Amino acid sequence: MKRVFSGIQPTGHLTLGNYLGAMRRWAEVDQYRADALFCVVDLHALTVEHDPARVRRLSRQAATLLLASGLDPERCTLFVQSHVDEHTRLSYLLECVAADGEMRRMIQYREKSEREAARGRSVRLSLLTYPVLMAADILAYGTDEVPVGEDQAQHVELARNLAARFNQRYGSTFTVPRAAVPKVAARVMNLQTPTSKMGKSDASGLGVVYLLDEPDVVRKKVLRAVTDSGRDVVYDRVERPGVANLLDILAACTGGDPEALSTGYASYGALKKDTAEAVVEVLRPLQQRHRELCADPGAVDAVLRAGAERARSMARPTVDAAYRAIGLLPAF
Ligand code: AQP
Repeated sequence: MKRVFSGIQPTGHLTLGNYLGAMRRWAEVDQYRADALFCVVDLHALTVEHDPARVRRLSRQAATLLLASGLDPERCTLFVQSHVDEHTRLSYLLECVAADGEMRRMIQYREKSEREAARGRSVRLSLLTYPVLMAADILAYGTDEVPVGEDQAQHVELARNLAARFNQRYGSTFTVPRAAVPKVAARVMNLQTPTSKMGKSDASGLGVVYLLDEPDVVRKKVLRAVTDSGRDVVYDRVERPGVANLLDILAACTGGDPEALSTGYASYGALKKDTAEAVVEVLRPLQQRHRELCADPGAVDAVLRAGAERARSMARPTVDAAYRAIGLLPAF
């Protein structure tokens, strides 16, 4: 059976982009077809300026939302990254095979370091090395596939390169993973600036649908989405990014094809209305289940405890093998 690993950062409230681009597929497909691990990658949330209490709160919320989205702890392993020391143990070894230049070329590093600098904050060294920790997250489990949105594909490519380089230098130790990017909703865009990704760290949040937004808030955000200067509804990601984004979202929510859907609309208004209702309907069961889970936080803790134990026992043999292969004296 294939091994699948993926993670989500508690850097903000989870968004429709996280759900359509990643979480939904984890719950509906991956946990049934593979030996799957899903992780709240809380150490990654420390790579930019953070509030400790908020990260803790968001980590719990992310785990609860993952369960609410349909992850079944009987079918997959759900855990928090910082509960499994093997990730940081392995990350250091991978830093010893990664090159400074390749880290500086990472698009997300360039974007996020500029954003931190623009906000007058210093850029943390961990922001530069974060893709190495992500590679460790993936490689520790002998992962074959990493289901991610398009924005993470470059980081998975780095994990592939580091695995292959380590294996070549020190002997076959890691499985070389590959990214699995979805066909629809691989990159859900911000409703206000449809040329940028819908991300959870957006400053205003007006163009971002959060998974816990009330139905009326969702409707308001979608109805106010920025569209393009034309009037007819056509699917063109380059010339009409706003309309294309709405069609992508509608298609992802209803299981249709964005281009085919475009022919059914004569106005932007009707498209927005249907898209808003489709999003509300997709979020309804998830929000209901989230409310139920919040009433029993002990149950979520128990899932995370069992998940961390299972993850630890899965990661340890590979990480120990990497320690031996790279030349470290085993502990007595
Ligand atoms: N807009 C998106 N469209 C499609 N997929 C997306 N993902 C994130 N945003 C979109 C996918 O969700 C998974 C978890 O994402 P993450 O937590 O690693 O990254 P993020 O949500 O982009 O969080 P950041 O980096 O904390 O937020 P920003 O960018 O706002 O600073 C991944 O599989 C990701 O591809």
